[in-house]
Amino acid sequence: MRIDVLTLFPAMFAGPLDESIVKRARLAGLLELKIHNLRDYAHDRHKTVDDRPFGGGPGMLLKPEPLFEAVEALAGEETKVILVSPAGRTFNQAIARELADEKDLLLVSGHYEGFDERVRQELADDELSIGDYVLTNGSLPIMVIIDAVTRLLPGALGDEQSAHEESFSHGLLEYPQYTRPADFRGMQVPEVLLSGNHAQIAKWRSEQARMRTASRRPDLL
Ligand code: 4G0
Repeated sequence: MRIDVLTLFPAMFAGPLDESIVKRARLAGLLELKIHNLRDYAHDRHKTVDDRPFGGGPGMLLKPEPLFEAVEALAGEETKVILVSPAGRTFNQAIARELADEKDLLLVSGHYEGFDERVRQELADDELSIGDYVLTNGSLPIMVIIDAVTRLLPGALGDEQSAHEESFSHGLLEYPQYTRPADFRGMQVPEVLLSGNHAQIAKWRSEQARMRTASRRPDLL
């Protein structure tokens, strides 16, 4: 899979995507990731990428010309172009699975007060938000999306973790888990987990997952 990113803060991307599973996926050739500076597509000598909104009001907007030229330069026929802003549909695991099936993504970071509406109309195939809060720019949301998608690429996780992903996909929160010691500072591991009775353990875990989901995330049931 190929992912291109368009941002005003390319330096933010050094670090998080050079670690762990994303690093391994890039080294293994499962993910080709390229970060592009939107300012490189500004044409005037001041490298202007923003302007004031028609009709007045606070803040600045990303002006259309650099965005159109950047997307025209970076997106091919098959590229899915995705804007990131608080007005997008909320990203979740199901969307991560959809995106992991794409060949090319171009993720465009919003900045300031957002985009000129013509960018939405003409350039965007989709618009995503990572949740109902406002950040200084869309770079952190883009890194969140890349992380969630990359770990779903075939071969990105070890076998142990793949199995775990399956257990998440049944749509419940995880059951309580324990490792050694069985008695830690007087806090005991539930007896059933030490019993060796695998049918009982499976029943306990499914009850616990259901109870935890009901109390913390009833919206998932
Ligand atoms: C567009 C995404 C982009 C519009 C981006 C802000 C949070 C998210 C930005 C705005 C972002 C998210 C209207 C403030 C950049 N913040 N929740 N900031 N406005 O995914």
